[in-house]
Amino acid sequence: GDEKLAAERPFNATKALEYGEAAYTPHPGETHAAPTPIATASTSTETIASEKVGDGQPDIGDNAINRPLDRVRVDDTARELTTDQGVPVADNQNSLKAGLRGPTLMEDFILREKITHFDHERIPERVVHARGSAAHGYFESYEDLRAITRAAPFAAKGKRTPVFVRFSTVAGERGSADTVRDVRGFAVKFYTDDGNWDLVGNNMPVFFIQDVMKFPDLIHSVKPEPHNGMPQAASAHDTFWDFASLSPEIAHMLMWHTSDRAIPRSYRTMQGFGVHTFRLVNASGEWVFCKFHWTPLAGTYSLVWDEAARLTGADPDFHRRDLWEAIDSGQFPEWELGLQIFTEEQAAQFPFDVLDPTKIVPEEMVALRTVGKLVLDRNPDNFFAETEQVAFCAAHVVPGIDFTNDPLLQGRIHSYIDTQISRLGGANFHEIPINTPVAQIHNNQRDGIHRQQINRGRVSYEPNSLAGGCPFQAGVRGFVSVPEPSQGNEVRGKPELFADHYSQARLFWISQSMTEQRHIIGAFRFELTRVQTPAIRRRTLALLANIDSGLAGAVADGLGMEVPPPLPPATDRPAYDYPPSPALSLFARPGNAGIRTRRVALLVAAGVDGVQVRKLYAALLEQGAVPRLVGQKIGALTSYTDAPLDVEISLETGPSVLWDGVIVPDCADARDALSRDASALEFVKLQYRHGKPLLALGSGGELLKAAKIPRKLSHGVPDPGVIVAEPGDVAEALERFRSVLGQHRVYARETDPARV
Ligand code: HDE
Repeated sequence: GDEKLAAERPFNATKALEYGEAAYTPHPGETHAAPTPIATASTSTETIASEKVGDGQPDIGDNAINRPLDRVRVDDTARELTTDQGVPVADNQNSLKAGLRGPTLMEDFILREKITHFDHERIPERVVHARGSAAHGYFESYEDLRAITRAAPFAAKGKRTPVFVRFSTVAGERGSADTVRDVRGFAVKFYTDDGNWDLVGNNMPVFFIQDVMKFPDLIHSVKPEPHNGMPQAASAHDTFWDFASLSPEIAHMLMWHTSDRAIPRSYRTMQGFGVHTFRLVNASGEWVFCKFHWTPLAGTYSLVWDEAARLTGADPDFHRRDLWEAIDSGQFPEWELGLQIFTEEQAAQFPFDVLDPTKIVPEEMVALRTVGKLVLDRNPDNFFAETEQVAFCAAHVVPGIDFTNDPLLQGRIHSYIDTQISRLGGANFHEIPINTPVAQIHNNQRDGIHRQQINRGRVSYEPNSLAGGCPFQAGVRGFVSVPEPSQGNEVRGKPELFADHYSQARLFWISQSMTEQRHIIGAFRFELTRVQTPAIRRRTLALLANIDSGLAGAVADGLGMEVPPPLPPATDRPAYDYPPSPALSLFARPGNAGIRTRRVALLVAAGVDGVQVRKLYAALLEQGAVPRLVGQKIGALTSYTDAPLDVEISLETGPSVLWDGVIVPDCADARDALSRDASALEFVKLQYRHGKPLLALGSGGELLKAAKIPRKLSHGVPDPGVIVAEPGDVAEALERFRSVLGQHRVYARETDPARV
């Protein structure tokens, strides 16, 4: 048995004690602690090969970063239970006592080790972005970009660089819900040949504030209020809007924050942005400005607010589960990296300052150049070791990438390292496996808590002669900062152009579709209705009046207020009149995913047409959708045409908001069962209210009737997403259903207030 087991188990040459044959036949007295080095071109850590990784082309699913991590991956299959010192444990059920009815003994070192470890299992959560989910993958460059940058990931067409990507919300605590209204973090760690590059971005291209000095104030205002610890993971409260309405530089970001960008359907369907202007530098030291954009190939899709709010209860892990399941089922999420590249001379002509993080460079001014693809193809093995312990840092750049004087970015260069030291407990957080570069580390930094590296030799200083001068300076191969001319006297202040707070907020507003504008108005109404202090509502309206009178009027109307006079602007410069930017609409990127990964509920009851259900199920599955049988309870269900069906999910555990569309199949006697079940009625009503496609076949139409689902839009045109068909027309009806499902939502159905 042991032999067969050994043959089946994964072999890891760097962990002879854990894997492979040696694990089963340890010779008494022999130590396996120093495995024989295996030097192949693709082995990647110095412990097993002194060669630097460099071909950069791991196979799909076999990222270079996974190989060094094998050193620390543990598999308990067929192993004995031990203490942390490796001592086999005989009894894991009972503590050591002085007599069966006696007190537990101090001597029980096994118990004490176990409890002590448990007592210290938690570490502080991130001060912002505490809740997140991550995955492994790779970045593949579409071209050789060496003329523009010497950053290693862009050195050759087709070159692959391993990455670890973490998505997050900002305000909520570690255990809060995924679908709250918030910015999403989009942090990418590239394990490049020249060290780690972290592109720590967000899903919105601008930020709330212009200077790092205001960051603690911003975060204090949005976090739960300090006296009563409420509300969790929400900006809809007085302190946030108090701060916001007193900080007009926030105007542009408020437009993004109240838009559907703040409630993505999935991490897989949102854009990512580097936000700040960076620099790309080539080997000759020539540089250009650059903005980074991640564009999801599956398109940009969001939830609607009523749905997002209900999802926080139905599945607080909605985005985490979605990412996990997509990768697990081989539907690897993909984004393309677009660069906006421009020169200093071009930047000087822009009607805004490129150092101002509340401004975008409209894509119509500088087009995106698509230079590569990000693919996430592997879930982490362990949430704590990887997702929780990963330390992103805005200061982690590599040769070829450089900062600018954006006053927000300048502050971030400090904050991220500093915060890891308290969160991860010391200066050696870079040695935690998920943070360790694939490139080698050689320097004279030494010691500190939990040091892993065992540095050899007597020299830990430079210059030295005793170690032949090693490690030596890399010279031109190393990181060289772009020489920056001095900007003048030390001052606290901002450039004049930073004071144009409204032109781009207006640009965003006029670039939105009517649907998106409606949602923004609704979001302001929701947030400000939650605000209790009338003066804060008023001040916010005065701010909005500077963006667009229609917007301010509609929000005021929702609050039963008049629009007050606009806040006095911070500059005498006239607002800049941007033409609309179509790229700012979510609808500009429909994506290529069709119905792949879309969740479809087949609502079934006893007596359903089993043959039809099986066909529908198979057809959806074949197109990459995720069909599930949802019924009043799980388990076997009689069918009038076929063998019994197996209901997978109950209405109670799989409510409407978890599904992108619903099919109600034909049924011999379901008419009453579902039509009299308030949960089933609510299910289809909410599908309707949230703009999702509903397909009813034969008697399935009765449920829609009972729920009073209108077949026509409010202006009399048939609703393309309410499809009622005879059982004979399944193929054609399913095709219509699929087409609407692939387009995400029938927003034309929306009314305010909702009809159903
Ligand atoms: Fe962050 N931010 N931030 N931030 N940020 C952190 O670092 C900070 C800002 C972003 O998945 C912290 O490790 C300051 C902009 C992401 O682990 C902390 C300022 C952008 C993540 C920190 C900003 C971001 C963080 C907290 C104002 C988009 C999560 C825990 C100057 C470009 C990374 C940590 C992950 C996390 C500081 C503003 C993105 C405290 C001082 C702008 C995606 O260091």
